[in-house]
Order: sequence, then structure tokens, then C-alpha cells
Amino acid sequence: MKKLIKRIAAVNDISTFGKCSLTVAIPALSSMGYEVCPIVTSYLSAHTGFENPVFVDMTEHSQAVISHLKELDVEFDSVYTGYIPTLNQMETVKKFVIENKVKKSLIMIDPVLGDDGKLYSYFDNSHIKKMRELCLFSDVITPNYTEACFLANYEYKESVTHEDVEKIIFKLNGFGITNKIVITSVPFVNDEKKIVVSEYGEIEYIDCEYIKGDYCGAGDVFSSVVLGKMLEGKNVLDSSKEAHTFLKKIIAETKKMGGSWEQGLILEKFLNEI
Ligand code: PXL
Repeated sequence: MKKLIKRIAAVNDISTFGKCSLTVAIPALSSMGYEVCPIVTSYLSAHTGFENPVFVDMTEHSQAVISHLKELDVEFDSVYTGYIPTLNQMETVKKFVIENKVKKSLIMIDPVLGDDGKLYSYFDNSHIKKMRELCLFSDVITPNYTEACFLANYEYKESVTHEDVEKIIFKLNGFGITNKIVITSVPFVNDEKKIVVSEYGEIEYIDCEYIKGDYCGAGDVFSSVVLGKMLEGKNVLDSSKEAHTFLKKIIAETKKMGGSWEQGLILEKFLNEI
């Protein structure tokens, strides 16, 4: 199927309320000039930070969607995965990722698992194991600090040293996740947060203000912008720096307007600035 602009398969949930996942990934990447094809993993009334969301697991349907896309011969420059609620769904996504990896698509895995040292509701250890497996087929992963600790099987600490970071990266590399790793919201002493960018084991640090956790979906905005910049041909470090600069501006405005963690970022005001 003819491709006029770069095309991204965005494998993620859609939550009607509480901006995150596809409701931020689609506008962010569309505004950067990409065709975004959503493959919906789950349809929720609101993200799981709200009490008692109702949701439909789309595992069977997404398999059928992927089969139809194959019949249509739709090709993707990138596969970008996020929230995957079930283990069966993870298997489906893994197959889809592998099929596209061999066709040289850029594979970004945002290993959505948790925040603040805890797994999100409805997730357990088996999700961590499966997510680690999925990450093996990535070109770049963008965990937050909590998710990096879960994936690396490393003790979650309130603040870390450079040595801890090196150990986390070393452990992720040891599991076979050897490519590009971007860890957000890594807490150092004195409440300092950094983004850690590792490319084939080489580690760089970006000093930053609080990025992830403060607003649900901030990580989705960050990962989407990193992906968009990488598809422009930029390296992972420069892409992460640009995503951080952009996010800082939105966070500042959202704070000024009195936003809340649940309701997410005021991305809409900034879409023409990415
Ligand atoms: O952005 C994280 C995320 C994505 N999708 C769903 C969530 C969350 C975090 O709470 O609940 C459904």
C-alpha cells in the first residue's frame, strides 16, 4: 500500500478520559507530520489512575486488525507500543513487532508497567517478565525509573547514584536489551531528576525538572516526541533533549493552569510547537 508520509503503527490503549496513550500519541505524532495507525489494545472509560474504570480488552480484535492490515499490505516505518493489558495481547504484539522488525521498522517499546515504585493496577510479575521479552525486539525503549527497575530486577530506591544507574543499564543489557535505552525521571539526591540515555552501553545524563509521574500521560508525550525526532533522523540523545525541552514547557503551563495528575497535560496548546 503506497506510503506518502512516514507511517507509524501505534499499539496502545484508548482511554476516554485522562489524557494518555493514544489520545496524546496521535495528536503529538500527527502534528509532527506522521501518519499514525492506531492498534487499540484496550478501550477504557478512563485510565487506571481513576477508580473503577470500565474497559474492553481488545486482544482478539487487535489480532484480526493486524491480519487485515497484512492483507492490505500496509507497511510501517515504525511500530510504537505502550500499554498492553493482557499476556495474550503481549504475545500478539510481540509477533507483530518481530514481523515489522525484519522489515527494518524502527521499534519503540514504551514498557508501560508502573510508576512511583509500584505496578499500575491489574499488572503483576508476569507482565514484567513478558514486557522484558518484548523489549528484546526493540530498537529503543523508554521506561520511567520505576519501569527500568522492574525490567532490570533492581531494587527501587528513593534516590540513586551514578553507580546504581550503571548497574541498571548493565542488567538491562545483560537481559539482552542492548540497544537504546532512555530512562525518565531518575531520582538523584536533593530531589534532582535526570533523564538517562544509553546507546550501546554509553551513558549520558540530561538534567531536568520533574518529568514523569506528576502528570499521567507525560511519559506518553515524551516517548512520542522522541520517536518523532528519531524518525526525522536525529540520534536518541538529541531526540530526548528536544522532547524534554518541549515537555518542560507543557508541564509549566499545566501547573500554571492548576492541572492535576489524573487529568494530564494541556498538550493541545502546544501541538504546533513540537
Ligand atoms: O500512561 C500510562 C497509562 C497508560 N494507559 C493506561 C493507564 C496508564 C497509567 O495509569 O492507566 C490505561
